[in-house]
Amino acid sequence: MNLERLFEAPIAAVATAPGPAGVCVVRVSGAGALALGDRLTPDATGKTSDREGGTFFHAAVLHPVTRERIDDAVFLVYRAPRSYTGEDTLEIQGHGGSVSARRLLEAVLAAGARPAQPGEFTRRAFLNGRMDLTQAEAVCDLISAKTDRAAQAARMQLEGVLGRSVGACYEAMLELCAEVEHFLDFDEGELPPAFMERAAARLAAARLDLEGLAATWHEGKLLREGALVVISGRPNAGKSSLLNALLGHARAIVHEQPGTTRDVIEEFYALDGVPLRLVDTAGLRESSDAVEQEGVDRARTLIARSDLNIHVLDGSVAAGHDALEELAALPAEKTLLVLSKKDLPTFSPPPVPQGLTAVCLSTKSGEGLQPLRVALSALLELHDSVEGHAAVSQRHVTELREAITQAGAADALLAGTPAPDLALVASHLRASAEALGRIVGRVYTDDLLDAVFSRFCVGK
Ligand SMILES: Nc1nc2c(ncn2[C@@H]2O[C@H](COP(=O)(O)OP(=O)(O)OP(=O)(O)O)[C@@H](O)[C@H]2O)c(=O)[nH]1
Ligand SMILES: [Mg+2]
Repeated sequence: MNLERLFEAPIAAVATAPGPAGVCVVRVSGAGALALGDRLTPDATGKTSDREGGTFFHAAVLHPVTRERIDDAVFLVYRAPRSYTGEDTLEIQGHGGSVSARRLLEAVLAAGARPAQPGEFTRRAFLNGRMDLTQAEAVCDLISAKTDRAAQAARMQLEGVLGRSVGACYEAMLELCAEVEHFLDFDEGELPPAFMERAAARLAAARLDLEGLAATWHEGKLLREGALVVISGRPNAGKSSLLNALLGHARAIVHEQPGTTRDVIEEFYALDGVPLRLVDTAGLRESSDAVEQEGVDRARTLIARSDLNIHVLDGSVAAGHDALEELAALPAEKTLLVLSKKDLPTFSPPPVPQGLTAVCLSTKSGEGLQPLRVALSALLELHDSVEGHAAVSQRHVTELREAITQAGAADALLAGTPAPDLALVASHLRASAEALGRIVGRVYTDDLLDAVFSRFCVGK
């Protein structure tokens, strides 16, 4: 996006969710935002553009062209730089409801604003130095958080926890790079004593910090995207009963007839504050029924894509040769074996293959459900708390890995004999610093910002 265009007119959007509500908020930001208030409230006592920041007033809103009375609203006045975006901002609180919000926005656009793009308010906040890029991303994460824990991790990032850690690494790397560049034209004998060793030690410490941050990616991915957990197994094993038992209501049809579930049933489920996409599937068997076979094919595709597969085996009937072979072939690292129908007198499950985590349970009595949750949590490697750190995203980890690789290349050169080409060392250090700079937004391109802010909703 062209940066000059970005700032030419105030931007406006409805900041509240659509639908019936007490209040709707239309937000206007940019040079001229307050003068726009003058055009909307010709009957108000005093002009909006004369008001101080941090004040509010109540006025009738008139359409600037048709003069039709649109609404009665409360106007909040913010003056640059003391606003979310760092620009003059007007927040108009009108009556809620989709129609009311649309009419208010139309009047604001007629008064001279242009519609905001997704994330454009936050993009301006970033460009005006109100927050670093990790904080801007955290705003989006916080809005889309599905559990308390995901919201808590986003809030930590919004407070700047991640930005400060990465920012410190960025500065350390730049400083080291500048020092190495300073000695580029020196002969080896002219360098300060133990120069290479000290540089290598500083680099090793920085790499350790970066690796620590990169290690939070797994948790970050789970919190942002949720884990895909697929319940699979033979027909009639008790898969849909298990889905219902975990959810606490009869979401899927349960029936004694094998082949009851044919489609994929996906539900949201929070496990220890981590959002899961819990999916019930068609019982795995070869079927001459084309619809059922399609369900089975979909189930297999989902199992392959899953973060974790809960494989349900009916423990109340003797497992045949095929079922035992299937058990032996399950990948232990991403499978949780459930031996179902423990309440039945015929319950006599087969031996569990070594390395596989298994839980015996009954959805009728509820026995085994809590151990199942604990086992799920362990297999997904969920830790108790995110307090104290923010978990990095896919974008962050890609840049962190680049920074680590480049720092590693510099380190290897410093350790080598004969003495390394310092220009080459410096170029690796600079590349490492730039990757870190891209995480916090100290180094950025419009393409990078477009990619980050396109994930946002309009109005934030
Ligand atoms: N006694 C007992 N019966 C169970 C239990 N879990 C499931 N059942 C019964 O087993 C039968 C099949 O249950 P479902 O949950 O529909 O099994 P499913 O694996 O989803 O079956 P398909 O969708 O046909 O593949 C039903 O009659 C359930 O009532 C259990 O823990 N104990
Ligand atoms: Mg079913």
